[in-house]
Amino acid sequence: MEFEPLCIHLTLTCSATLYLVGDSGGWDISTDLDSWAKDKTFSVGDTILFQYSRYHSVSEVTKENYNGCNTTNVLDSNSSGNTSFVMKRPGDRYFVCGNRLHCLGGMKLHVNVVGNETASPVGAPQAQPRVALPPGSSKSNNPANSATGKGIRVDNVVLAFFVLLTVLFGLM
Ligand SMILES: [Cu+2]
Repeated sequence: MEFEPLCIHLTLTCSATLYLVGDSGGWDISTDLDSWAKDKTFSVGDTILFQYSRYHSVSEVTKENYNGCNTTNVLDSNSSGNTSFVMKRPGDRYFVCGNRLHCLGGMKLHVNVVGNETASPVGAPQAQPRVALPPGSSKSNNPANSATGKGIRVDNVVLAFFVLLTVLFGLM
């Protein structure tokens, strides 16, 4: 059972996703960014990467400035062509192209970030079983223990590996 916190940590780390904004279309005026974002669930720890030509830039702005495509008062801005943002906490984040006309043409992105322990409103019921039971839980006869079963199997593999190492080094 002492491996359980480690497993939870690994689960959260391994589930972090890197999203390339607009996929192959990239951060561009011709990319349908609304459609790109629509079927995605962004979680804390995920990274979104903007890749774009020198005619564009990316600025993080407030909701009001996002709605009005106000590109003069920004929270953060970059024009390197390769800009990433880590989703550090739940909530809404708003990005626009620094060229106001591009923003007005639809080159803007709203990302809703959900917390790892919060149920997301749509599209991620399959992510919930990955949240392990709290360590030290005494509900050993909980019927919903498929996740626990996986954890125990991984623990056994890890233990077997260490046993094997111990044996190997013991023989040397
Ligand atoms: Cu642009």
